[in-house]
Amino acid sequence: MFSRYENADNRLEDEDMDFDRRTLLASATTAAAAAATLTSGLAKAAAPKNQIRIATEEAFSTREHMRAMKALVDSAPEVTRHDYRLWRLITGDQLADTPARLLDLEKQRLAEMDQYGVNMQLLSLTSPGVQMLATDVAVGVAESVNDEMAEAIARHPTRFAGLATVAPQDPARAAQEIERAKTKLKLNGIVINSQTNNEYLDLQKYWPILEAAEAHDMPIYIHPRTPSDQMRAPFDDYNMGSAFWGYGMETSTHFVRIMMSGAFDRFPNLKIVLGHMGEAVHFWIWRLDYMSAPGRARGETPTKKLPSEYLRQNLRITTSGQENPHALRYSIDVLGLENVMWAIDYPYQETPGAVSFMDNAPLSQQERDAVYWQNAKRIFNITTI
Ligand code: VNL
Ligand code: MN
Repeated sequence: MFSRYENADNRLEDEDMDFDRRTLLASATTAAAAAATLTSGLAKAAAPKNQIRIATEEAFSTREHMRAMKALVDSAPEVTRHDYRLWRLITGDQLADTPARLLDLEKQRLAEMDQYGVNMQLLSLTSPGVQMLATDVAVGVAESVNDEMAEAIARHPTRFAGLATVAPQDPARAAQEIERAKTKLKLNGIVINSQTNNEYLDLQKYWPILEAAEAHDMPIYIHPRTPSDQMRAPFDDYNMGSAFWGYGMETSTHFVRIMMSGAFDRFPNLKIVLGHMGEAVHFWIWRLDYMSAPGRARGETPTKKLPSEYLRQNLRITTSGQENPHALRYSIDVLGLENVMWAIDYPYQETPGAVSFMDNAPLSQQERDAVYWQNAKRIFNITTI
């Protein structure tokens, strides 16, 4: 990512490019070796020919969304942080074929799904969705995006499902849009791209969104975006506010804030979905519990249950962009087989890699089916597969 963005700004020397390429090759070899070590002691496994696959974090955009984002970045030319830089490249058509692949639903995307045996993509408006836009603009774009997405799903009901976009800037309208998305548009959940105006969903002014999501059984997929201004300084250097590191730190922190606020006591059936192998939150499961004991580091923040209980009851995770069999095994063992789903992160990551990762992961076929599609069908109420 770093080299791609820097390269578009013509800021990298040739020498750096060579170094970058060497580093990438070396790390790919190391990752392959690590995966081979893990699988060598386990029974050889591979998906059958008729494997069903539902990919759950698949990005798209619309002309109207692109126009609104272009107006935003054009009106703020001095801003250098990652999300502005990224969107200047996307709306300037400078990010290889990513802009075209975001706008396409029915041509290249469906062809690629056919080629690699992906039955269905659960679509979501690409990050940061409408969350950088002025409130009124954001509400309007969200509604039109949801309408367009629902139309595409209606044309291809067995190939697409979708997460509704809402504008957290207006919590009451967002709650109404959740109801419309469920009852009229028959969508499958909602996407929120982490912080909105540097705020998080733990604040009670956003709880109408959590309440509506729980009431309509619409899981909230918290997708990453660039860290908030409060978190910004340590992530601004080296383009660390990107998907390289900052996205995950921002999003994992968002989940922990929601958990600590007591929102899961108030909304016990609320489901939060995190991509990128749970943004590593559950790697902390033992320590979160340990530090919650009376007299320890967490202090007196009152919640009814231990973090590990919320992680198993209220958190669902996907494998988007993390093709790491060690992390997958750990996730299934710690969170439960029923809570882990497969995703590609199209078009930011490539379909063949995500498919071959899950086809060859050292799982039983029962586990593979759960992660590849059964959990997604149940969690997102998908009825067309
Ligand atoms: C990237 C990856 C960007 C995944 C994304 O949204 C995403 C990236 C803007 O690699 O830049 O969902
Ligand atoms: Mn993504």
